Amino acid sequence: MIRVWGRPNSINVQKVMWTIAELELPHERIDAGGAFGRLDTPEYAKLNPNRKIPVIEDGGVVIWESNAILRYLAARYGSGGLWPEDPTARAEADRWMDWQLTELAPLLHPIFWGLVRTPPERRDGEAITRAAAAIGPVWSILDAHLAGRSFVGGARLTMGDVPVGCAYWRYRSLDIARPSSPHLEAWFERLAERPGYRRHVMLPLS
Ligand SMILES: N[C@@H](CCC(=O)N[C@@H](CS)C(=O)NCC(=O)O)C(=O)O
Repeated sequence: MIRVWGRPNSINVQKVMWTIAELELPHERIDAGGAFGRLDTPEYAKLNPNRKIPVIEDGGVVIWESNAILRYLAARYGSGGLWPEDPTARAEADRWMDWQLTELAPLLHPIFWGLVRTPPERRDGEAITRAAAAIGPVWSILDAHLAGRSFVGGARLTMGDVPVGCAYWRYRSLDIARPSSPHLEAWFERLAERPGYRRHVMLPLS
């Protein structure tokens, strides 16, 4: 039984829950973070000294950092599926996980927090506008990559789809201008056919 620590409206928890759903793994999830608190306790610091969610416990194994959790789950339980066996195929999927953290997240974060988690009177409108203008061309890189591919790593869903798939739901739900992205939209429709994506990711933003 895998134990997941984290609240369901965290993008990084959503990555883990969708992956667990794809792998059909027995699990329990404990609400933590945000209004649920729990991160300040000495017990939680032992699980994750960063005092962040998500964390998973799998037997005696404790892992934090969402994309590291995804790689662990995919390698341990999804070999040949979410975890491509071939090193080249794996790198082609894997790079989009780092891309989500390094290229997308720094732009998505101020837009999401500004528009969803900050009251209108306290919003930094300029920062939101700047990030919203900058993020479209970044998504266009993945849009171009997806031309002629069903998923980011090729014909099948892999772990590489998970972080960008979670980020894309947020991006397309935000009230901002977006460039036309037909390949991203076609890929999104394929993700939306998956029960785990619908259940854990396609939630109202909060
Ligand atoms: N790079 C980390 C980021 C973890 C992170 O920032 N988690 C946020 C939620 S998405 C958190 O713990 N926030 C504090 C809280 O929820 O109280 C990861 O990918 O796991």
